[in-house]
Amino acid sequence: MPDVRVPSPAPVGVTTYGARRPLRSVPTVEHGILHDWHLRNRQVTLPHGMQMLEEYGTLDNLRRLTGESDAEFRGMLFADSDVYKTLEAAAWELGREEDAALRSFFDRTVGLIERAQQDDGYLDSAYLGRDDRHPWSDFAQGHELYCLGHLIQAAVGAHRALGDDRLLRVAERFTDHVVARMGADDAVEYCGHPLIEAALVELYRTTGSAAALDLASSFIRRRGAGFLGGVIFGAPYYQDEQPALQATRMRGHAVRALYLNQGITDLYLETGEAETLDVMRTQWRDLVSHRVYLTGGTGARHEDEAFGDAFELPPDRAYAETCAGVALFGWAWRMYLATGDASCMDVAETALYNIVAAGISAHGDSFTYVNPLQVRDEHLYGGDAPAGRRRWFSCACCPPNLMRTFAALESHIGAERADGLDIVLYASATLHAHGATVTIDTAYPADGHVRIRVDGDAAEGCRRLALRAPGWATGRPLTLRRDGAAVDAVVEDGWIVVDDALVDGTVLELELPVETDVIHPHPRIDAVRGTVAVRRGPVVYCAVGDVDGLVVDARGLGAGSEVAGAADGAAGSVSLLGPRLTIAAYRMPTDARPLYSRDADDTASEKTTVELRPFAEYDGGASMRVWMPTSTT
Ligand code: FUB
Ligand code: ZN
Repeated sequence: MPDVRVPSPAPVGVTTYGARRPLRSVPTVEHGILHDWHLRNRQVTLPHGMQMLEEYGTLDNLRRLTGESDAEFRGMLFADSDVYKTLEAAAWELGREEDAALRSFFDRTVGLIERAQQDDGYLDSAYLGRDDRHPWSDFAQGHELYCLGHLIQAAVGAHRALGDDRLLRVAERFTDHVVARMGADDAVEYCGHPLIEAALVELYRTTGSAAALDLASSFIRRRGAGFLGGVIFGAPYYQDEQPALQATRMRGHAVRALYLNQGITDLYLETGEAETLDVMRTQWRDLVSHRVYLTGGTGARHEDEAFGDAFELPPDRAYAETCAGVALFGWAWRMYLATGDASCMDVAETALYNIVAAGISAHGDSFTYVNPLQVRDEHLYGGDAPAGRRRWFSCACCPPNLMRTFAALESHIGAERADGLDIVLYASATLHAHGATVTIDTAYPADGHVRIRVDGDAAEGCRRLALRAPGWATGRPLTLRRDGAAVDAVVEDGWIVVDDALVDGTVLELELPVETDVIHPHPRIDAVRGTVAVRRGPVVYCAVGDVDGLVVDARGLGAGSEVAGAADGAAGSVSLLGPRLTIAAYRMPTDARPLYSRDADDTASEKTTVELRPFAEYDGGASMRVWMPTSTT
């Protein structure tokens, strides 16, 4: 029988709150787009993942430690983390609703992990029982602390969602082992792949373990000593070339950098140390001004899955790993919690509806690893841009990362604050804040109508409702009605604040101007100069099908306004993300001219119409581009 304690009063979510945080998350019950994604997750993706963990030998790796399998270790060094991520997702899903198959997987796998743990607390199937590898012998690439991080996050999920502390006990014992081995003031170790830092802060939030918080702080403060060495891609790859709390740029491996920043921001949320937030703000500005794709993708370089130079954002060579999208979503959420800055949730929203949504097929059982913004007709898959989604990967970090992200999305819709509630993602949901129940109804992002109903009174002094005014709507009128009457929707610092809103019976109706926009890139992004993209609300679109030589007529495009020729729904169905669009275009007669010539000839001929669909719905099998060249001739 699982040891069941009453779940802590901490809110459900990947991130909770600390003593000095300005905001905190609140649990929600959802329906609408997030509900559909939840259903897909529990009905298709998780069962598929459970099957893949068997097929790829990932569970057998752990069974080998208990004598239940004699198979050789298979997979990447961090294979155990695939199991932990899947368990975390299962925990959040089971917390919402029971499911016999999921419950059986969860219980069996937790039991396996309990049995596999060593007497001294250590647990990692990539190292145990092997003659060729030894625990703690390779901090740069070893991933043991990374795996512990995912174990902790699964354990915290099981504790919060289910009140089941079996995994928590395993995670605490492993953490105790690590504290004993590397917790001393003069210890030097830290992990080549961050994640443990944020996880330890979560452990502290859950158990109150000061040792866990101290260890998170130590891992962050030690980083930059060059301890990891310049293995393979050099110290910046590991964010190890300078002290973590002095770095001003986003650099190196994108997932590592973003997870590290989740940990630093989490540390700030618990300790309130200004220096940690300052460095996060600086790196945040660097990210949003120089190094993020329109889709919320990050990582311009394939070789080391890393950030490139400022403005180095090639669409065709974009790496933009799915995990980096997940990691950015999580860091953006934490930055919002830390700063109250609405624009952080603009970034989270962009990542969610584009790069994260793109990571998985509509059906839910195939995945992308990299997410370029352009795929040519003749593109040969060379491990960089898949010609379609895949059922699983030998390096399977992305699929279960999506599972745990979709499973916990409900915790990112709003945040309770001392004087009321913020709503930061528009999705149908029910939130509970200060004693009031707030029900949101919307088909956003496909449609901009948002209806908010309040039942019950919030406590006195806690009745302010702050609605995020999406950054993509800047300059467009937003309309708001309160109990049927129009009220001023004044946007200040990205928020529309409605005083005394959290009182019984209040009904607010917000109209977000979800329309097609033409987006122009910063002129210093050389790779896409002279092109435009189409976005509808937060959803980035791509042109699909025979689009290599596509040119759109710049004369037909208003100054940042509507796409000429684009008509909502013209080309077919409306998905949860938005309708298919069409755009009038021309094709360049590319074969008619030499590769290089003295003529600046951009003559376009052959008028055509091209379909635009949400970037996340591109499924391979045809050429695709987000950025479309423009012509005035
Ligand atoms: O190293 C663990 C994961 O594998 C990284 O986060 C991904 O980029 C992939 O390389
Ligand atoms: Zn990944």
